[in-house]
Amino acid sequence: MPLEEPARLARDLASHGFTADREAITLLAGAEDPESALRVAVEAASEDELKLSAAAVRDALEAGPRGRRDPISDGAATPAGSTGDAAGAGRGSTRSNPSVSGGDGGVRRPSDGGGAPVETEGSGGAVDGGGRTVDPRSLSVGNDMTGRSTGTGEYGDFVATFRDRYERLAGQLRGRVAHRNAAALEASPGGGEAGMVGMIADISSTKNGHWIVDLEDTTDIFPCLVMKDKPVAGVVDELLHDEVVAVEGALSEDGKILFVDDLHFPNVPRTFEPSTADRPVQAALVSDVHVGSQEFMADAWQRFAAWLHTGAAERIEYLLVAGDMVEGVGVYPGQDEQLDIVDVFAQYEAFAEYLAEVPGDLEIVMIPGNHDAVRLAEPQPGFQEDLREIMAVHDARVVSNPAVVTIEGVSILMYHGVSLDEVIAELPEAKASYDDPQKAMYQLLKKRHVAPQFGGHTRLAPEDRDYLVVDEVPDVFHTGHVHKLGWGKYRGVLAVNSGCWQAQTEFQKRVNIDPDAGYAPVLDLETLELTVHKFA
Ligand code: D5M
Ligand code: FE
Ligand code: ZN
Repeated sequence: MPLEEPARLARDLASHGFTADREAITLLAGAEDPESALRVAVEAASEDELKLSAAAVRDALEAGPRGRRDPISDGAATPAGSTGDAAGAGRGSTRSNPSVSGGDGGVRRPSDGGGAPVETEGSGGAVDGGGRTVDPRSLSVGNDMTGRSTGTGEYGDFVATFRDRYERLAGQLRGRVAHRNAAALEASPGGGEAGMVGMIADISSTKNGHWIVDLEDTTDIFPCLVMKDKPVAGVVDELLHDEVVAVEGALSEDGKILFVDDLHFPNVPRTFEPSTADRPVQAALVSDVHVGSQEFMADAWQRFAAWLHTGAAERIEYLLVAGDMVEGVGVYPGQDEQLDIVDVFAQYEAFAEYLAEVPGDLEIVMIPGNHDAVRLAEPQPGFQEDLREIMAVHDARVVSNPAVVTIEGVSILMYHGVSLDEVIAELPEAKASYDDPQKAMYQLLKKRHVAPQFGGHTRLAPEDRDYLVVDEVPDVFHTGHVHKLGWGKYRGVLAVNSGCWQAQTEFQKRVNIDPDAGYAPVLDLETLELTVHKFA
């Protein structure tokens, strides 16, 4: 299908005196023969209708004589994503899409209407013994705290969150060092080897240029001295408050301080090997759409959405959006002067229309960002019900920030990325910068926490559990927020920061942020290779 197909269909409909909602156009564009599908839909529409709805197109195509026959319903067991007909044909031609299937009524998508993960069976969209089609896709979500917030904002809740963080990250470190707790170190007479696992309570420099790192555990705080001329001093500039590390070294003769020789981060094991999908299937990873901003690049987004309908994108079965779907309202002072849509609900309605332009059979997962209409403090729940309903286009799933999305066996840690600003501000340029956002992501993987530092830029919400701890090493780490495109591998984990769909704002001009706008990184789940497509 040519790239401009949806636009052409819209013009065609206009020539018949119709407008159509975007989903209706998506459905038409996904038909084997969009032109005859359009004719069937137009013929079926009643004379007084002005706008062709998706439902009307669906009805017309199901009843009509010219709807396509799906290869799956023919019992051909065509693997999804393979090209069933001529090369370059539209992606819809090999998909099981009930809305554009032939009149035999034999095609159903088991994933429809259920939030439960879809079982993976076989390698393609086959028909099982009962004549039911089996969707080869599989998607499940972990660490979603939507609807499970327990925090009341009381001091005691913060204590619970930090205790949970300490326990879980210390658990990753304890087996690696001979350690004693702070109280035991205080009680010891001094001298000899010593180690400790603790949360960083403070970092200060001495007048001679050495460093004192105060480590806290559940018993007390113990000071650890890092001498400036030791190799371990090279990691001090990576340390953030409230992250959990282990140290090894020697206790001073008076037993009051620990001289550090080695420092360990929870980190990704060097032996980590990511999992991959067992069929050629791809996911588009985007973020920061910012619908409602005057700078939202509607044309670029629409080119992307139209491209997703083409044969070139037929292996893309998943779309992940890592937050900032809309520009929001009142996010920063003076923002209202740069809004295209001033009502936040209207912004989500508009976002939903743009989202409706992507193929209806994509599996979509979204998390909120700092511009979205949920609490700013992390973890952010996946919106309240009214907004979830607006965004549920194509059965999109909306989950919390952060969340772990497992697709075809590949786990993807999705996090909007507000802490990246902090990591970039605190660490030296070579270790984290806006030009290389993936390096800041490596730091979060190393710390096994998506937002380690409390009380600064990043707002944390107290919960009975620290949802920001990275318990399991993900195969892929997907963030956005800094509006820069960057990717790379850290110990086998692919880190992708996905750019944005918003041109440079006044604020960004003032502070010299040059955004990477209009790019869609596409992840091959079988090889974990990334290709970037440009639409701006
Ligand atoms: O963030 C986009 C990027 O720009 C991110 O790196 C933060 C930065 N940014 C944007 N606006 C501001 C203000 N007002 N103060 C500080 N930093 C800012 P986004 O979440 O899309 O706004
Ligand atoms: Fe953003
Ligand atoms: Zn953001």
